[in-house]
Amino acid sequence: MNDTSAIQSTGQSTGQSTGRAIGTSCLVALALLSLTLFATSGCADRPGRIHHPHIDAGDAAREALVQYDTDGDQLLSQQELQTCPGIVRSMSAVDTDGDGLVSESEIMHRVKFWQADSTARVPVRIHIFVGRQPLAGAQVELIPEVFLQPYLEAGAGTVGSSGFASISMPETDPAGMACGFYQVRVTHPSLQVAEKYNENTTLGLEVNADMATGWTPIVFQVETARKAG
Ligand SMILES: [Ca+2]
Ligand SMILES: [Ca+2]
Repeated sequence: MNDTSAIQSTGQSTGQSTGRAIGTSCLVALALLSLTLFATSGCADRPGRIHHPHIDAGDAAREALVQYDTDGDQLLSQQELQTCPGIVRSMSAVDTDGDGLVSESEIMHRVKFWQADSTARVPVRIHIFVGRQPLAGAQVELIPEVFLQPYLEAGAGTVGSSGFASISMPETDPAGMACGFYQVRVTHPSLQVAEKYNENTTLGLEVNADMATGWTPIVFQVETARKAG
């Protein structure tokens, strides 16, 4: 009995001292954690900082090849990129070796270029005109190109009387878009906008940090007809 109670007593005593030791180390760890959080919240991760959505550059670039490389030569020609107007419009920036073709590594580098910039949310203003007339009331959607859809959200806006729409992802503050390649789709509640500007759009856009500082308007010309009925 005595032996057992001695063991129990020792056990309790050891348990208590271990508990105290754990308690002390937890407090130290918490204090260190608080200091770390305080330090990071004071600079790199301050409240309100907007982060880029995570894009796996390698996976996205591989998926682009799967989607568009129809002849299997591991390069994307302008012809193969017809269904990817987001890249076509930025061809000169994406095609860094200037061979007129887009490689997997060129796409990967473009994604990394976006993500390396501190601007993670870009205000996007798109002007829609029919000839010289602004297409007021038109709905403009930015849909991520298919290989970026696992990572990016679509955005939308309505063209005002002066001809431009501010495009934003829904419920996002501040308003704007994440960097990426997008298709642009234009529709109108009372006018028929040609299919090549919506269902089978040829309009595309690369959203990047340069747009946040540049003042060059992004203008798209579309064709319309009266809706039947
Ligand atoms: Ca090819
Ligand atoms: Ca190239």
